[in-house]
Amino acid sequence: MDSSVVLKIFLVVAVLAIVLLLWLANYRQSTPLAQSDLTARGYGIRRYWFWCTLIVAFAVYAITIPAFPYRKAQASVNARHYSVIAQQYGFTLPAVVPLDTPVVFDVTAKDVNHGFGIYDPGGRVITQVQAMPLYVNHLAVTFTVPGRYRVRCLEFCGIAHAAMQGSFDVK
Ligand SMILES: [Cu+2]
Repeated sequence: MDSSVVLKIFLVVAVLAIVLLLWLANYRQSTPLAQSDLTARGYGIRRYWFWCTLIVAFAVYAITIPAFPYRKAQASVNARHYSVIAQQYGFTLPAVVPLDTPVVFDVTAKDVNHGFGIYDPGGRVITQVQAMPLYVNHLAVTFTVPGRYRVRCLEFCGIAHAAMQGSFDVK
């Protein structure tokens, strides 16, 4: 998004927030409520919000728990490992990676920090990890679409960083 659009949205929200706070600061009810009415109403609101929050929290938990990476991590225990070495300005990659099989890329770098970004045949980035010298990052992936996947460096690493690409086939 354009930064001037972000600024405009921010200014509108900020002005609305200031107006709301000024209104609240000057808000007065014509006839004050009795303390007991106020307490009863407060407890009612508290009960309502307690159950609302609980229901929403459980719904979000139930909907999102299958997306947690635990199953992927479990599958990667017995996965095939492929070594990836990033170096100014290219990658040492496997030529072919199997389809519908959990694989783990063991990613490292020889000189400086690089990025290891995998793009699907449609050109969308599907996953990425840092490639660092003297350290191996493990990136678990299961490819479900066959084709040629591009690898691009996602960390500025030097003068020819933009040209730092590679590819492998998934079949
Ligand atoms: Cu780079």
